[in-house]
Amino acid sequence: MAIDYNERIPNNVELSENRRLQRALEAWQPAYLDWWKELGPVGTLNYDVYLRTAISVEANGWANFGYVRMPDYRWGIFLAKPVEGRTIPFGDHKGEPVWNEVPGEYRAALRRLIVTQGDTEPAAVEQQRLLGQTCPSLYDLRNLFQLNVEEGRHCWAMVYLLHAYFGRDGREEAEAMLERHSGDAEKPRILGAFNEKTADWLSYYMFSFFTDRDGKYQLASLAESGFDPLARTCQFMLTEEAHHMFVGESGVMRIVERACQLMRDHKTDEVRKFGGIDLATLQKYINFHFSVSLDLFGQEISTNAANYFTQGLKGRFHETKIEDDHKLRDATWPVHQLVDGRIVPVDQPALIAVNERLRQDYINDCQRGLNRWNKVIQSYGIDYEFRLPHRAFNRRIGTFGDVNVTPDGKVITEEVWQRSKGAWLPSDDDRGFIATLMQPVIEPGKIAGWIAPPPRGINGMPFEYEYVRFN
Ligand code: BYC
Ligand code: FE
Ligand code: FE
Repeated sequence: MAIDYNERIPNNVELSENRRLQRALEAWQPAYLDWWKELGPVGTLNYDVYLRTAISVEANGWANFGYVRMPDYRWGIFLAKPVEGRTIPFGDHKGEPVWNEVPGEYRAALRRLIVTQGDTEPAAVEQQRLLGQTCPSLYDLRNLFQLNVEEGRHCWAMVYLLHAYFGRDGREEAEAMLERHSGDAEKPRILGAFNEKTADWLSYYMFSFFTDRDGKYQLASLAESGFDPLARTCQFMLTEEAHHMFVGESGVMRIVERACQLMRDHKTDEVRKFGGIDLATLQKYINFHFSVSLDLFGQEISTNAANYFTQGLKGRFHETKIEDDHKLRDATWPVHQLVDGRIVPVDQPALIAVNERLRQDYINDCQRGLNRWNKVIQSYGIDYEFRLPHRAFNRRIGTFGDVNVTPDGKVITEEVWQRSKGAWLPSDDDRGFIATLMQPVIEPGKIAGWIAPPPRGINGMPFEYEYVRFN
């Protein structure tokens, strides 16, 4: 399973044994590189960045760090090793051997899932393309680029599946992947959150915490798939995703740390005048990114999701660790619904509620992260606590898409919403203030005033290390 870096497209799928596929992917490669140069991180074609590159899919395969000129990054195709004798873990086909080809009757559904997943990856790169110009430190800049190249690779992961298993329409979908663009009025990205702007580093850390975490949960569900190539590809992508969420969580944590230092030193909550980001503003960004990311889990009641499950295409989080029949024939799940103007959980057939179940797993995981941020605030003896807003707050998709709900979960009128939303979501003023902080700091060892330095650097290097060289 070693990765062959002598190939034009590094891979561990013996690409050279399949000439037709190899040629198809080599034909797509220049389009990808053109896209990267046009819509990837701006102005970086001459940068040398201290990046991590996978050399194998084994646990120690990540130990490879070195300077890479970014457009020369070796994007490739890496699948986790097949599990011998693996059977389909859920749905009507539970217990049957996994598929190594696409079952004809599920072709359209699988293609749709793969296209939706793939579409988010280059979208995130597009959203983040300007951030390099305002980095708070070289350490942060390097992490941004590490995430960018890996999201690019995730796009490759899905494009490989499309090319290898879906014939001509797969090739067409692979091309379309580079034709839709984040925020494009004519050809937008498929899912809402991927058309929002990631205009500043606070938004970026929140995005990496909340939206990459949707990635974790979606990939984990797809990693259970009965279509083994999809499962194996997602399995390996998850190892990269862990670092993305670390970047988000630790980024926000360092902003919180800095805010608390300023509060302590100046004995005030209003740290903006000292160049920090106040906790109340951070709460608004939490409200925004959490609610936008909840939409990514789809409808609360979804027959699509039920079909994906029954057909063995997309499972639940940690499917094999759940103790039940894995078919959801009689099970129920509490789904929040609007009943007489109040939001209450109502038991529904678990099968049509798998989106909602995954959303619940996600919410629990977000809460654990918030608890760690709150610990930092506590450690300064400050009486303030971040809270996740109610799941119905600020939603566009699903049951709550057309009601107005407070962060506490109270249903309100449009008028009250319009009057209050500035207190709950980042206002133009807030965004304007954050924009004033976005001044680049690119001297090794230096850092912007609104964020604390990380406790340690990358791969045992000190924070002062020259993580990016500009040539
Ligand atoms: N926006 O039955 P439902 C990542 C539509 S993030 C717009 O729930 P479905 C990453 C839906 O299309 C992970 N439309 O739908 C993170 C459908 O439309 P039609 C990305 C939406 O499709 C950071 C209708 O509503 N991976 O990797 O079964 C950086 C019915 O709804 C939305 C995946 O998403 C929305 N949010 O479920 C980089 C995994 N939600 O048919 C990367 C693959 C729903 O009525 N995708 N609609 O016209 C899926 O599993 C599913 O497509 C979804 C939605 C769970 C997203
Ligand atoms: Fe990704
Ligand atoms: Fe990610």
